[in-house]
Amino acid sequence: KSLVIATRNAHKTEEIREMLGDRYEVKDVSSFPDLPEVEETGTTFLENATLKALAISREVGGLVLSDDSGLEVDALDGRPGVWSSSFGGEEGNHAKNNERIMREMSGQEVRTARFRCVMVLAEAGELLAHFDGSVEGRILDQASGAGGFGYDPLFAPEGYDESFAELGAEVKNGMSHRGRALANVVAWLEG
Ligand code: ITT
Repeated sequence: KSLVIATRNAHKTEEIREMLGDRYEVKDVSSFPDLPEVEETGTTFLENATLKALAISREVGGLVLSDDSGLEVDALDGRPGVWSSSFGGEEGNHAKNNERIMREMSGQEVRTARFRCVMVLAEAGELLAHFDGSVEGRILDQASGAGGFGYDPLFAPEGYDESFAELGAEVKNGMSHRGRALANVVAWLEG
């Protein structure tokens, strides 16, 4: 079976590919040169995931899966949330995003946070279903670790003192927002 991931974030594709293993052939939009840039005008993960899945599935055949995700920090009233990828002021600049989190969280005692992921499955411009996953944790004082991407160096999942970036792909994928959403996708596809 094959699956096109409606993302320009290679880290998402890599994690999804690793989690699905040999069961699916996983491609993303980088395999299709002329696809439109999808504007994420929604205010929820579900809206943005829906926009991405529909736009790409109108252009490519077969099953298309989108992933809209982000970090919700309780002390920041749920920010950055759907604005996670440009929180530091520059789209996709993870170093700036992390600096802003550290700045806004400096001296803050309430450090609880979660990652959320909403996935939407579409085919031929039609929605099939949507799925979600989340993982609770807390924001560390200092970024640490070289694995993962994005906010991983600052996020320790519940039950651990290390960040997702320190824990490595296997541990992260086994409990992450993306891993949990994807398990629901697989159950739906194969159930
Ligand atoms: P696409 O829209 O092309 O899929 P994107 O990176 O812009 O790529 P989003 O709009 O869903 O995707 O933004 C997700 C942001 O949330 C991402 O850039 C990271 O900053 C953060 N994020 C999501 N999942 C994460 C994870 O597993 N680890 C760390 N940060 C994550």
